[in-house]
Amino acid sequence: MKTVTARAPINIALIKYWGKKDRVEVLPFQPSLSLSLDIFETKTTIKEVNLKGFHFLINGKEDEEVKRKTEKFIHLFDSNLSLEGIQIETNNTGPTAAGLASSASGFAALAVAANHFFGFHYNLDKLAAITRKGSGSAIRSLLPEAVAWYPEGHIKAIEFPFDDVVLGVIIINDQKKSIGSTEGMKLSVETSPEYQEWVKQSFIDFEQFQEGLKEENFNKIGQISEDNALRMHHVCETTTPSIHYLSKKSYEVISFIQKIRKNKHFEAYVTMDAGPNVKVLTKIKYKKQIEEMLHHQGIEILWSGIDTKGAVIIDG
Ligand code: 2P0
Repeated sequence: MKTVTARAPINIALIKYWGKKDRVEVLPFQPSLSLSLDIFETKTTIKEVNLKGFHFLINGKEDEEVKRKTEKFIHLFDSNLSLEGIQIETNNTGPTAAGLASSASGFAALAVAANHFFGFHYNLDKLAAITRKGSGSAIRSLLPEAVAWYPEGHIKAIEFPFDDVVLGVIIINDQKKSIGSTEGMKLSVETSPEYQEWVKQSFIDFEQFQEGLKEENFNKIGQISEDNALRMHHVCETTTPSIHYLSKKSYEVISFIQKIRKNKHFEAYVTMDAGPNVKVLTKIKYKKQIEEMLHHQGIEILWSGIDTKGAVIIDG
C-alpha cells in the first residue's frame, strides 16, 4: 500500500509578514525574510489504509477541527480529490514548552507530502501558491536556511553566510490568550495609522538586510531584525482595538538583551512574533553566558540551529 512521509521545519521571520494585500490568494503587503530552524519539525505521513472514509491523527490523537482544515487544504490541489481509504498522520517533534506554532511546518509538510502522494509533482512556485493558503508563513517553511517571501507571492532561497548563528527562544508564560495573527493583521491593515509607514519601511529593511548578508555583517542584520520586530509590535499596539502580544515580562527580557549588547558587547538581538516569547538572534560563542545570566533570573532559553533540509520527502 502506498505511503509517503514528508518533513518540514518551522521558521522565524527576521523581517516580518504582517498584513495581506490579497486575503484570498494570501499575498503579503511586504516582503518577509525568515530562518528555517532545526529545533522543531513536523513529520506527515499520507497512506492508503484498509478502512472506509478519511482518517486523521495529529500527535497520535484525533482532532475534528484540524482534520477539517487538512481536508480543505488537500482540496486546494484538486477539489475533486477523494480521501476515501486515506489516512494522514502528522506529528510535531520539538519542545512543546517553546510555544512555537506548528502551523508553518504543518502546512509545509502536508503540502510536500500531498504533492508527491497524489502525483501532482507541482514545481516550487505552484506548491508555494497552495501552501500559503494554508498559512501565509508556511510558505517559508518549504525551503531550508534563509528564505525570502515576496509580495508577488513567490519564495526564494537566500544565501546565509554565517555558520555560527543560533536562535534562542526565551519562554515567557505570563500572557493571556491574545488575538490570532490572521485576525490581528487584518485589523492592523484596516486601523493602524502606522500601517503605510510599516510597509514602506519593511521594503527598506528587506533590502538592507540582504546587503548585510552580502557584507557578512552580523550586527547589521541583527539590528535590522530587532528594529523590524519592534516596529511590527508598534503597529499592533496602534491597531484598534489595540493588540498587545508582548507582556511586561517580554519587555523586561528585551531590555536585558539590549543591555548586555550595550554593556558587554554581546552580538545579540531580539525578535518577537504573535505571542509573548522573545527570540534571541546571536552566535554560538555567547550561548552559554546568555543562558547562565537568564537562568540566574529564573528564565529558561531553548536554542535552535538553522535547518538545512527544508520541506522534503523522507520516505515513499
Ligand atoms: C511572520 N507572523 O512573518 C509573522 C510575524 C506572526 C508575526 O506570519 O493568516 O499564521 O495564516 O497567513 O502565517 C503568522 O501569520 O497568518 C506570521 P496567515 P500566519 O512570521
